[in-house]
Amino acid sequence: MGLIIKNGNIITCQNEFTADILIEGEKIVAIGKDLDTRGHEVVDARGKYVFPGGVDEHLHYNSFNSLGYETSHAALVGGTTTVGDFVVQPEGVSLTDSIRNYKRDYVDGKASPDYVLHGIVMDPCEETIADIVNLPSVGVAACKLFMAYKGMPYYVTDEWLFKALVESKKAGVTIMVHAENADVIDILTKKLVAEGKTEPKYFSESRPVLTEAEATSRAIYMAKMADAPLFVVHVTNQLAAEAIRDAYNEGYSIYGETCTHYLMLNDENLAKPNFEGAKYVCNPPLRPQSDVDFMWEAINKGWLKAVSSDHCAIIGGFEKGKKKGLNDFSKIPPGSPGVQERLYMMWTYGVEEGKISRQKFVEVCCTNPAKICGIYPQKGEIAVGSDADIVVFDPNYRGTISIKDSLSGSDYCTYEGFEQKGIAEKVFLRGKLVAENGKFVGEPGQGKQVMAKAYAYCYENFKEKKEERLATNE
Ligand code: DUC
Ligand code: ZN
Ligand code: ZN
Repeated sequence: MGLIIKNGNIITCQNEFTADILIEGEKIVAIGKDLDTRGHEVVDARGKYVFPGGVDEHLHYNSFNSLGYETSHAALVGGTTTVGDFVVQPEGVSLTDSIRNYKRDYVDGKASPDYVLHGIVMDPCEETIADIVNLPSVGVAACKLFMAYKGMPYYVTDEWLFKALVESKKAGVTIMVHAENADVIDILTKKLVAEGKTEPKYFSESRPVLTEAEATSRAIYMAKMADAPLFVVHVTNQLAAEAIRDAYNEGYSIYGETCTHYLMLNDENLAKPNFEGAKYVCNPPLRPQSDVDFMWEAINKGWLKAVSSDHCAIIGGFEKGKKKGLNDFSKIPPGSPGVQERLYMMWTYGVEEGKISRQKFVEVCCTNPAKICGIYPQKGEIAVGSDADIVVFDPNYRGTISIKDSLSGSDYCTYEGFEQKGIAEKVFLRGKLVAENGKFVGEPGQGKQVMAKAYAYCYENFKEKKEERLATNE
């Protein structure tokens, strides 16, 4: 016996049509009009939208002071069925061993959604760089490097970034970069703190737009010199997004994402009274409204390819986590929860407000993230053969985001008080109902690792683009 989701308005990134979906086991096996329901369980989706389970390509569990997979059912109630988690590399441990150890110690038996793992270079050295090519053997096709954080062991100089880019191309691993100028941030932060400017509202002054724009441009030049693709994570502003757009238009395989908070919030949040601004401290910082507006344009025009949550629910939340920086903004642990609200914010403030189409919503929240992670078309698509990760979405629901409905494990919601139009009425993960109207109904630990394939989205047409570029420049 299978399951038929009947008469839903199916949204993909290219199309919208009314049809039935037949699921057998964990897969979609047929899509069509008036499928024979005999012998199958039927879910009536008339009047509802049906789209692929969300794929959040960038979030953090168990790292950067964040809570772990015991809170990962929050993703499912928000309609996200696959999360892309960054695995920190302990000093002296290889990237590939870090992945194996992390999966065994922190994820197996604990993850509620499916997950794809990415590496992070945290111990930059020749051995680490040489191990990048082995990442696909443990199901990992992307690896992040930090240009920010001077003085931290994971801070990478241009030398390590360049070497990583050169190495990555040998095995089709996508280098992801956190692009902020570490030296300038270090100087500005120390100056502000020395002047007694220690409140959260000074945080964005310590990491101005130009620190991100410069590092983004530098990373792009590195990728050009290494002749390798590049993916810039958490892009916040017009200058950085334009650098990515322009390099792509010149024929280079340079891509980027933004995050929900850079579309929904601006730097005025950092000035909220009673230290509340600390809730919005994340790296890079929130930006002025003009950049927020540009981020919408950038995703709409395809200059940035995806929207992740960069969910990072700090242990202790606001009271016991963020307040560690009560007397010094530079001690506020950066990051905020957001995996549960990502799709709702994108639907309510993107689709419902006419900023993006329903197709674009699916493209940037489901399909492109799966492609970027190297897990498409298993994930991020409604198609025969894909995993039956499906959201039945009731667009008529009206509500308000509130900590009382949050499963993030934090004591605050980043989007508290925002409107929520629509709800994931039913969420299926590999054919199993796992969430219903804001409630988790699955089993903790049901999540499986999705093995990423190398040469993912950022490598598509890499050779062709290069040939075209060279031909044009002749
Ligand atoms: N970058 C992230 O993407 N997340 C948490 C911390 C950071 O610097
Ligand atoms: Zn980062
Ligand atoms: Zn992040």
